Amino acid sequence: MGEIILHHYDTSPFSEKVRLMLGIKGLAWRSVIQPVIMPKPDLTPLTGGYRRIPVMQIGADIYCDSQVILAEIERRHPTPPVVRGADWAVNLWADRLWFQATVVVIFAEMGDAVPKEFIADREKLSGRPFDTGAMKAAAPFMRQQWRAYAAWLEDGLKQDDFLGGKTPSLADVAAWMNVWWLSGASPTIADELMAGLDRTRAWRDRVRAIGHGKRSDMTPAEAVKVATASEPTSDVACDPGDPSGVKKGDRVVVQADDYGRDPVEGVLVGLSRDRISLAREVGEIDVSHVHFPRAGYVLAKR
Ligand SMILES: N[C@@H](CCC(=O)N[C@@H](CS)C(=O)NCC(=O)O)C(=O)O
Repeated sequence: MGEIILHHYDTSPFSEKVRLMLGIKGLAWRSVIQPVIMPKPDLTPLTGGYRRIPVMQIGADIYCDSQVILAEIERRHPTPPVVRGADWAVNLWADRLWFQATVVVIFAEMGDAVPKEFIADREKLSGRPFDTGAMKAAAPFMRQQWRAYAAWLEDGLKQDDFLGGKTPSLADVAAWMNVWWLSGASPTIADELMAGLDRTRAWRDRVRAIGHGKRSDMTPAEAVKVATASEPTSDVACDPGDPSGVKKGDRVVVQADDYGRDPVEGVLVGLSRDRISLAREVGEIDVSHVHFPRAGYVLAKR
């Protein structure tokens, strides 16, 4: 009980942010491998429909999206401190703008090698065509963007070993996802785009050396059992003055504002500037609390 359970898969870049965070904090955690495409029968019953990866589970508390996952790890394990200054804004830039450039650069290169089932799944996820031909056409521009973003790291590393100073910060974690993914999927292009960015390449080695903490496997069925046998323990409160007008006890729907917009319904139990928490009752799981970040999610009354 109380263990950190990470629902992820090894090739998932957003999960890599969380794995690195667990490494920086030196934490032990349980790894539950979920499918890369739908269906995810051992995940969506826990989340209430949210299908994206990663999802963190601690007992009957379910954290959807790397943003709220990283925030919760920082809250429960404040040492060493990782979140600094305007880090959350850097995190959203790396998650959206930089990530979209990385997607185009990688899938343009893979072209016809991308499996059909994967393409069909991602078209459903995004509601748009997954067109590797169009990505090929956009790749020269996106490669330039990618390098321009990496050059910001180079500038940010002038004084210290990490973007956050002498020790890694959330800015390092956020940027790492893109450098890690491209370096693994397409090492030649990564080398090309980081040519002359020597501090960034040295930083890549330093970050890689941090590792992922202490990982041990758990089956998806075991994770569901943990949720069934637990009560939510999160300490949540609703800000009565929240400008949305949504109040504790309201029946609400939460959905992502970008892709993977599957709606999750529940009763509002927590609302703050940066977090939405719902109570849900599903089948054998009496009550779970499902947590989402505020930025990037739409909250509405049912
Ligand atoms: N904003 C989300 C984005 C997560 C995301 O896009 N994850 C990818 C995998 S890295 C995903 O869920 N892809 C579809 C899937 O795996 O089903 C987060 O920060 O966690």
